[in-house]
Formats: sequence, structure tokens, C-alpha cells
Amino acid sequence: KLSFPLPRATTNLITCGDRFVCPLFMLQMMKFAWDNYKRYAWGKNELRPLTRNGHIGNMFGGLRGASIIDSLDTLYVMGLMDEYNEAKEWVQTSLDLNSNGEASLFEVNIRYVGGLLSAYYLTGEELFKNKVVELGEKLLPAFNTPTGIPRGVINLGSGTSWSWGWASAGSSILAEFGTLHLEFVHLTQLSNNPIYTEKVMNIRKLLNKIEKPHGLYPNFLSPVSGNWVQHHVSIGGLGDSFYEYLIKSYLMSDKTDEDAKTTYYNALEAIEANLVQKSPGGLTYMAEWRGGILDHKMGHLACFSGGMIGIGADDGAPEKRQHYLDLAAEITHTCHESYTRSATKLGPEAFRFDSGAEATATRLSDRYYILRPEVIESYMYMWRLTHDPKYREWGWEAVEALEQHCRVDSGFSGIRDVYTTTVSHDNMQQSFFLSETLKYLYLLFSDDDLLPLEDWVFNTEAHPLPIIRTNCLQNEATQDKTL
Ligand code: DMJ
Repeated sequence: KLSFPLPRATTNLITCGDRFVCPLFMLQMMKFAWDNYKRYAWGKNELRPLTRNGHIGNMFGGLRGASIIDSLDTLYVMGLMDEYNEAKEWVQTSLDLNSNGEASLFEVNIRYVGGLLSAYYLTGEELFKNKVVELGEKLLPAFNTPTGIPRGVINLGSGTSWSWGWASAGSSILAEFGTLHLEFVHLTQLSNNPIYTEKVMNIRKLLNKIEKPHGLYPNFLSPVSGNWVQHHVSIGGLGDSFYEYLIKSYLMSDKTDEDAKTTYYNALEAIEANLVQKSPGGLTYMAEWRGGILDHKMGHLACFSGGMIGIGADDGAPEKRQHYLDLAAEITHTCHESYTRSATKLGPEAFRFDSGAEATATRLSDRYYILRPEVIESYMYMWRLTHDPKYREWGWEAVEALEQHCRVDSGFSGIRDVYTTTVSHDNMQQSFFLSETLKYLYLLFSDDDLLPLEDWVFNTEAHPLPIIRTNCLQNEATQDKTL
């Protein structure tokens, strides 16, 4: 069993006891994850660390190398330059965008477009810019619907698009069509083609116009009629990053996009009025809403909202600033509780607040942990905003748990049940573990001037995108500003 002392801050180095410099430890975790991906799954989308082979899956159409694209910026920011150069060379020689498969518009956007954009902005390498503009063009046919709301699935070769079979009545998903804005605005910046911004502004226009039940945004919308298809509202899966991109659109516009700001705060007020709950034990949580009936469940995915509400706090009405910071801290605390109440000290996929449960999973099917970042993401933002040492302590608890339960001989793996220490691994090292979980941990233990929040916003896959300054030339790489 691994046992590391808690981190403590010295003047500018964060050490974990006398043995480790914490960021260095994250770097070693990243190198271990990367080396094993390289050895057993190079060019595939993800590593299967138990069977020591690659996984392709069906989210990215024929695109390959998701773990490479998702890792470029993490490797670069950590200074793992040999590994970054291997990744760059693969993009140069092997990233084939002429694929014919059926891809998720959302996943390709957040991982591939986001990963290539941030690689370009960090390094200034034209290669990434050329690739991302080429890829951006292939996504445009998904918007050819009667309303301009894109469908969820697109064939990158033929441009044909359709809705997910599981989405009710051919609908599009809020968190999917609502999580394009940051990347598409940057595609316009890099290509000098306004079409990308027009496409996402059209989505916003429709959402502004449509009537919202109690001010809330349901998760399913018809791309044909432009009406909501059913009234399920969630700050977790299916809804989550739509809200995230509202406040981040405002921040990325150098606080000029007032419309995004207003929409965000109106949505947050509706969420507070209808979804935010306090458990009998005093834990604040976000319930889900089904046509007016509350489901007292919070997904791991919803735990990003602590960080989101935190970064938005400063720009709310002055009398509400402290209130939003408190709400952000309370949600982050609840998500930490979902970790501490498990045997592995990792949190379940969903936890409940009914039938006597308080931040624990009650269903077998909700007990898994797939290396997701959201709880650690909120620790990172809350650390940057408050410098309360508890966030670094909580981050270190997560590192210990990952090392103890998710590290296997050939990489990191998700686990099937966080409530038993006799773990069963799911044999998957998700690409977001390299792009998000390890990056957020690294930033949590680094100084605030590494990718400062005044200059960068992170897309929902943790790829940093520069804030667009109104008075600057925008299509210059910004590498020398921060690294
Ligand atoms: C990531 O791909 C992104 O963070 C997305 O917004 C939600 N899910 C995963 C990680 O859990």
C-alpha cells in the first residue's frame, strides 16, 4: 500500500512530505500513463492497460490517436518535451482526417478540435493550426438542419448527419450542441472565416428565443422544430457543459460578451431556485428535474459545477459574489464527501440523497469510477480562487487513491466499484485522464502563473484556449505570454 504524507506549501515549491515535489509526482504519473499508451496502444484511441492493447471505440468515427491529441498540451505544459515531440510527429505523419466513420460532433470537437487548438496556441506550430482548420470544415455539415441546431452524429467523409438512436424523437442534446462555442470562435480566429462563429451564434439566438420552463433548459431539443422534446433538466450528464460554456464564452471574450454573461446568470438563478437542495445532513447538492419532479441524485459529471460557479462568482451582481463563492465551496465539499464516504476514496458515477443516502451510490450500476476529472477540476479552481489548503489536501487524497486502486502494471484503469478495496478494473485508460485529470492535478500543485486564469479558459476537455483580447492581433500564438 502506498502512503504519502500530505502536501505542504513552502515558499514556492509544493512538497509532499520530504520526498516528493507534488507537480513532479503528477508528471511521473503522466509519463507512466503515456509510456504505456505508447508501448501497447500507439495510434489507437485509448489504452486497455490490463490486456495491453489499444481501444478504438465508436465515438470518433475513423479518427485515431485520441489519447495523443488529448495529451499534447499536458505533455507540453509539464515539460515532457521528448514525449510532446513524439506526439507532434504522430500528428504530422499519421493523423488522418479523411475518415469515413460516424463520429460524435461533441466528442470530436472537445477532444480533437480543442486539443489541436490548444497545442497551436501553446506552441505556435503551424501544423496544429492547419490540421484544426481542416477538421473544422468537416464538422460544418452537421449544422445543415432546418433550425441550424446540429445533429449529434456526423460522417466525417460524406457529411451526412443524424441524431443518436437513444435520444428521444430524433432530438439533439443540450450539452452537445451547447458545447461548441469556445472552439468555434477560435476556429473563426484562425481561419478568418466567420462561418464558425455564425453557426454557434445561431444556436444561441434560438435558445434565447425559445420559452424555458421555469427558466430552465431541458436536455433534449428537436433540430427540426426547435422545440424542447422532453423536460429533463440536469447540471450533470446531457446538460453540464452547456452551462460551463456560457460563463466561459463571456470570460474568453475578455468579458465583452454580455449576452453570454446574462444567459449564464439567468440559468444559474433558475438552477438555484429549482435544483439546488440541502440534504438532512447539511450537504448542498444539485438534484435533477423531470417535468417538475426532483430526482435527488447528483452525477460525478455534475461536480464540475463547483469550479464553474467559482470562476463565475466575481462577475455576478456584487451582492451575490460571496453567495456564489459559498455555493461553489459547498458543492465542492459535497463532491469531496462522495469520495471520502467510499472505501477506495474515489467517488461513484452518481450518488444520491434519498432513502437515507447522503452522497453515496445506492445502485450497483452507479458505483463505478472511470478516471473522471470533475471533482479534481473543482479542487483546482477553488484552490486558485481561495488558496484554502484543504483543496490541495483533497487533491492529494485523490492522488493516493488513484495510485493505490487505479494504477496497474501497464497504465491506469477505471474501477467497477468504489465501495470495495478488492478492486475490479475496467481495463480502460480514458483519454480524458491524460488531458484533464492529470493536468488539473498538476495545476493544483503548481503556481497560479502557470496557465493563469486571467489569460486562459479551459475547454470542457481541459484544453487551454487564450482569452481573446479586443485590442490584440488574435491569430498569433501566445506561447511566450505564460510558459
Ligand atoms: C470529458 O470528456 C469532458 O469533461 C466532458 O465534458 C464530460 N465528460 C468527460 C470526462 O468525464
